[in-house]
Amino acid sequence: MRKLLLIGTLAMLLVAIGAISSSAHRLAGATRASSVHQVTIPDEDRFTPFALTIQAGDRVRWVNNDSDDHTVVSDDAFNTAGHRGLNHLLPAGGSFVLRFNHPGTFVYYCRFHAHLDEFNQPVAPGPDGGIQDPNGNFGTPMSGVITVLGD
Ligand SMILES: [Cu+2]
Repeated sequence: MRKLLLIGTLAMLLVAIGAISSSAHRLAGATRASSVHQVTIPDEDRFTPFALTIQAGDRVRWVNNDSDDHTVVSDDAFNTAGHRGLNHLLPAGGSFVLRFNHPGTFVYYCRFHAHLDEFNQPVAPGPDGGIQDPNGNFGTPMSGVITVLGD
């Protein structure tokens, strides 16, 4: 009789430990460690990757591997992910990090190598700047977009 009671108690203890450990796993999932993503400026006027999807709480590091200075400027007509009014100079060889805490979209461009048109879309420098190819195309604007997902 006493032996049966002991086995019963042990079984209940094991069930309780299982419940605690599975709820600890759920908690760990809810408080996921934040990641750092990287946007690189290679040895030319563009951000790569152009589009990046991250989770709220993550950080983005911009790294300028070009020999020219560039900028990261927020396009506030479209931004819903915070950092409105950002206008950051990124010198050659420099880097900087932003943390995105709010879900939304962050559209940005380099004001040296793109400008906003009348619809607030980043466009290539055009006839007053930039390099025209043999087809008359002034190239793509130096711009990018970060999508910040919520929970
Ligand atoms: Cu630039």
